[in-house]
Amino acid sequence: MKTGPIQTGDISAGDARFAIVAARFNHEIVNNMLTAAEASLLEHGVAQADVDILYVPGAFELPLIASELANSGGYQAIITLGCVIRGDTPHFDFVCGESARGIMQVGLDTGVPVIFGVLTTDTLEQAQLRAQVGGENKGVDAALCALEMNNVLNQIRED
Ligand code: INI
Repeated sequence: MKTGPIQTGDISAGDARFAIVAARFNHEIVNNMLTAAEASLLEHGVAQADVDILYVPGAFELPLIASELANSGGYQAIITLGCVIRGDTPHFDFVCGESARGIMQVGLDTGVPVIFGVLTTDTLEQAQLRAQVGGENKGVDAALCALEMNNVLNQIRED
């Protein structure tokens, strides 16, 4: 464990490998986030070969695949991306809640940061505002979060 001050906010790439797991449900929204997240990783110096992209059917499936990837030891951070839109069904609450709970659990169980890039909105329009091409995009936030978490954990775990 490092004894000196820990620097936070460092979003440099280092030699980390990242996985992005994207839900196909609401794919137009999620694809915009995926494109932005991947571009953001590359802009910050991550090599294309160090980014693996996988797809799952919906946000509910994100935690299991994130768990397998985290346990594989091949990645320093995992970004999960999805979009759950409320509509008029209680299904929304189950999908959002279990997705969030599972994603958090994988991070705590494995020590690998698993980033929660799942939009949970009341309407399609709200989701579109958070997944704009060239504008506000939560995929970028998720990528920056992955970079920062990897760097801060590296320092804390330093011998
Ligand atoms: N999955 C989503 O990612 N977004 C949604 O809005 C959604 N809705 O509304 O139902 C959704 N459902 C599918 C779910 O994630 C699972 O794929 C499915 O229940 C099978 O396990």
